[in-house]
Amino acid sequence: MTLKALIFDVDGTLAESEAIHRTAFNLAFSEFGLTTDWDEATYINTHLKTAGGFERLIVAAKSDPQLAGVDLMALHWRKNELYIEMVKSGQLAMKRGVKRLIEAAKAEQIKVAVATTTSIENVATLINSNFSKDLYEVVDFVGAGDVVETKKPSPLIYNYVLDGLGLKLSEGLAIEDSDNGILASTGASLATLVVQSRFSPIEKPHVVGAYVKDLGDDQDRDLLISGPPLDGVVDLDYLRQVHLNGNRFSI
Ligand code: XBP
Ligand code: MG
Repeated sequence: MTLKALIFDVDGTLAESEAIHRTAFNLAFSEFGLTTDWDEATYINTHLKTAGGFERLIVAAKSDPQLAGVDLMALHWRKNELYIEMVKSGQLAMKRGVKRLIEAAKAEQIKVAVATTTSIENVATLINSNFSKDLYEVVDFVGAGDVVETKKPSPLIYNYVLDGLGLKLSEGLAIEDSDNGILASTGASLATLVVQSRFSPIEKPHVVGAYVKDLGDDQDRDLLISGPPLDGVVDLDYLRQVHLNGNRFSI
């Protein structure tokens, strides 16, 4: 089966964006007159276990009486305005190797898509600020936010993206970073390459196509954690091999 689409997750995969999401949450809390402040360790170990910023607030409000007393939708809206301001000001770069792979895929007529729990506005801002191009000049299709009934770890967003691309699940390869993301992509039976992210240590067992420290740039070596042998950076040849093999490696 030929590889016809790369489907990138956003937070933790295209960019290490969670530091900026956390800052934006904390700024929004303060603007709303709350003393709630999410420190990095608690954000990683507790709050990020819930995919989706709004859903994260709902869960947090169960044990934070201050949050329980405010309009969470308005709070989340403001958090994303602040996030977008920070991304527009150039504070968020793409992770190593992402631009290289996107450009290589486009040169070989492999579709590039996005499957994320964050909003399409957040994705568009990240792409604009890093490529100086409009979203759909860089990617062919986006599945974002509330377009499906249930967010990751549900596989629905991946089914939605493959439908949108007009492709079969067996023709795509997902690139993910987190337990919730991997559950979504492998739950949709998509071959999955996992990249490490500081904000999403893998805690659950998974069977994936490969697990790497990052996609790599230039002459990088020793990127492989688990998967088919990798000599150098993650390139299209390697992704084709991962796609062909399918998910076989326990992590
Ligand atoms: C990871 C997430 C996101 C962000 C917050 O998404 O859980 O929800 O932390 O974004 P991804 P919003 O699927 O890209 O890894 O506040 O916009 O929901
Ligand atoms: Mg992610």
